[in-house]
Amino acid sequence: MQDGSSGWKIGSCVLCAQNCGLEILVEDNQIVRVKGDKSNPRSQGYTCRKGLSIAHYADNADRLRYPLKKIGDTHVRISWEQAISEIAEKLQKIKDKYGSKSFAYMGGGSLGGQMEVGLGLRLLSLLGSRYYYSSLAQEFSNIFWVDGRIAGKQSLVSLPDGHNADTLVAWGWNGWMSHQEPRTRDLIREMKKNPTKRLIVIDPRFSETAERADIHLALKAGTDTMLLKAIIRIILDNGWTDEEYLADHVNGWEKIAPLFDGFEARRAIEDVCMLNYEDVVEVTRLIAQTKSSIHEDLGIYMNRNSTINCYLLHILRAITGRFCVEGGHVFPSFLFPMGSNTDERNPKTWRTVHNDMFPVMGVFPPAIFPEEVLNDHPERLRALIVSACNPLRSYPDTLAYEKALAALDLSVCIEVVYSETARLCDYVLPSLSYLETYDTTCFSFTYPEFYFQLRQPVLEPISPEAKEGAAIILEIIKAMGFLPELPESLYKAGENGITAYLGEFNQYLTNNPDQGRKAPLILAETLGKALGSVNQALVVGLLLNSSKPFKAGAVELGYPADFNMFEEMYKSIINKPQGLLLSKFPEDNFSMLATEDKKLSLYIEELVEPLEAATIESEIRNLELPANYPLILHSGLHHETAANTILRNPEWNRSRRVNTMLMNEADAIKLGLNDGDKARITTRASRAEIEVEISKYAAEGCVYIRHGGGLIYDGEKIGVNVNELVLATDRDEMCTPMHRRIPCRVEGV
Ligand SMILES: Nc1nc2c(c(=O)[nH]1)N[C@H]1C(S)=C(S)[C@@H](COP(=O)(O)OP(=O)(O)OC[C@H]3O[C@@H](n4cnc5c(=O)[nH]c(N)nc54)[C@H](O)[C@@H]3O)O[C@H]1N2
Ligand SMILES: Nc1nc2c(c(=O)[nH]1)N[C@H]1C(S)=C(S)[C@@H](COP(=O)(O)OP(=O)(O)OC[C@H]3O[C@@H](n4cnc5c(=O)[nH]c(N)nc54)[C@H](O)[C@@H]3O)O[C@H]1N2
Ligand code: SF4
Ligand SMILES: [Mo]
Repeated sequence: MQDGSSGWKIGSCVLCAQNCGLEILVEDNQIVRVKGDKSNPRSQGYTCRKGLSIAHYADNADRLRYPLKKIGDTHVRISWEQAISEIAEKLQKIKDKYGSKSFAYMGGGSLGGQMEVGLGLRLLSLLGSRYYYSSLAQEFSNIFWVDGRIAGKQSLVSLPDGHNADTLVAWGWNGWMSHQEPRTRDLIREMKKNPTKRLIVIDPRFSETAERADIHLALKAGTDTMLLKAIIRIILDNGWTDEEYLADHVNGWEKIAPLFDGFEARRAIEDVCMLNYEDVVEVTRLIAQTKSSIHEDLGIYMNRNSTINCYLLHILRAITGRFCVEGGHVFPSFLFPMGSNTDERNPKTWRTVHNDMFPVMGVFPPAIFPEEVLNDHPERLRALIVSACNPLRSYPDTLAYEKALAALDLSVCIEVVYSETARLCDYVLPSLSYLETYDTTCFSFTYPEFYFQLRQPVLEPISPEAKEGAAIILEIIKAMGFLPELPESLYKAGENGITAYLGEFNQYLTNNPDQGRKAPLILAETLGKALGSVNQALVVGLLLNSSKPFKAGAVELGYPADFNMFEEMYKSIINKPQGLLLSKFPEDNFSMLATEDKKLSLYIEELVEPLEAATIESEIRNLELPANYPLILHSGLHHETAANTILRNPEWNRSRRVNTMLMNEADAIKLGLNDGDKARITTRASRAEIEVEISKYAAEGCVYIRHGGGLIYDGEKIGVNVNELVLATDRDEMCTPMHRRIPCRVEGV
């Protein structure tokens, strides 16, 4: 086991979902050197400049030291006892007066750890609420919803298997900057170097990824639906469908195929997408006739027509036989799923009281949160617990969020820093950082192998008062009286190992069958005390509750098939801080599907009409921008100089130009702007002044502001917060914000 003493430590990066392994040299509890960890089985030594800058996350001027309470306009220091007892009392009062629907829990989509989400959701459930909001529902709702229909269950998330593909299509994904595949830059370099492999980029701008591509289709922004329909038409015209695959693995294609009858592919490509027809035919051939994988990302997910575009992409995969196959698109293995199955057709699925909005994969969309607070419904939201999330910079419409937070009866923020969200909350509770705790994520993203890493602390707590996030939530649960008195023997049992503990635990549950629902909490409390970490105990709980294929795969790798499995696994996990192969799922990826016959269920009734309605004529009409907002703001570029809102100290970018708006030279000339000039950008939400950076990476007609600007570091606001320029109402039918298409105008000042 690792501790926080000096020397080289094994950890991992918490700044994006790749969680690359890091070797970290610690001296006097400070990070002095960082390098990629070659022993990490997923990242194999890979890092980017963010990971190498992790010291700025570990310690900075904004780190929280002790609990805070808002009195008037300022936060004052209070004790943990006072914080927890006051929060518990207020939660109880709100429940008694207004009922269960008053509560929301927000966060946990975070990139470093997710163990505390489990407890956050338990607390919410004990309060009687299901209103869980997270970042996942401002990026992935559309694709998760479509995945859910096609795979039979929302918690099955499909992903590209880029490393095994011969043709990789980056569709609205700027991998060179944003990663989103293990070792992305290595992958892109390999595509470039290997003559048998090809990288195709479909992106309106010459992105850093397009710069390295074999083919770049610079389509007109927002015309992806037309391109997708055209590609499918071309496949049908050329007889490039995989008939055998369709017969063996797909239901419902015959009902969808007629939707493409008579679609004028050439006209769509040339007149709407503004592309060369022959280029698109070549790209279509490569998709249909080579081992291809399409990686789409925020250029699709946060853009117009997101749901039908996700649907068209899956149709394209299905008819070319690229779903559930190596080097195509797979359903990765998992220990715990990213979310739950909350099909909105089930009348039991909760909806919000104001918007009547449903969750996708158990998550409600952040774009509607302000409206769910700011209304006069008797059961409106009144209390928020937010953790590992910074809605005041990450969620659309900062102004609406400011009003919503002010209108709450109670707001609690669990954070490592005094974030923009923490600044507005009634109580701020200091969490240990992901470098000071044991923690894990659900981002293994491999198939059929399942890799697992339980990160271990590499630093001693910066603040002796900070606590593990999950432990903080458990304190609130206990203070509310949700846990029964537990026998001393259960606390003691864990000291003799996991097997001994689980024996005692089962005995307790047999004797107290009414406590079954609280089993995970009882385990977190008692085993957590023995192990000195709630998160570690939760991992044991996850192993215990893992799926049949997970356990079968583990046995195949040599773990005992009986009750001793969990102790053995726990020991291997602790002995391998860099992560390890823990299980192997069946080779046949179709076996993951939750449909009855293990086939892809391609027909989605609700999407037929919108798919039909998207014609060349309607798209030409709908693509028009309002006369007073002739440009498109790409609100939030995931650039290498940004790390969501996590790296706060501007030092980490040193002399790099960061707080600028990228603009194409042609647009700048039209507007009489020079590089370095101050410009005013106006949207329907607000306006801001920002420095212009003329860039070859900007498409004509579009301007780009980085995600994660406008942080208040050490009391000083740095850069423009792009979410002030976005209206919360600028969203689609899944309530996903239209961050990739905010109409705007730009003027010199
Ligand atoms: N360095 C860095 N890396 C990060 C992050 C970070 O903050 N910094 N954040 C991480 C997170 S949480 C996420 S979700 C990912 C996001 O990763 P990406 O999705 O790769 O990020 P974006 O910068 O949104 O890139 C989207 C691309 O879509 C293109 N696009 C815009 N409009 C259209 C369109 O109409 N059609 C098409 N086809 N393309 C379009 C844009 O030009 C852009 O190149 O990045 C992750 N990685
Ligand atoms: N306009 C616009 N907005 C966007 C985007 C965009 O492209 N444009 N991108 C969106 C995307 S894709 C995403 S994923 C979201 C991300 O938005 P968020 O979910 O807010 O995630 P982060 O900014 O990564 O981190 C949130 C907070 O977690 C805190 N944190 C770090 N470590 C710990 C810890 O150990 N414990 C606790 N309790 N807290 C910790 C950090 O200090 C930070 O304040 O932003 C979204 N917002
Ligand atoms: S790609 Fe970069 S930011 Fe993402 S986990 Fe790896 S080192 Fe960290
Ligand atoms: Mo994200």
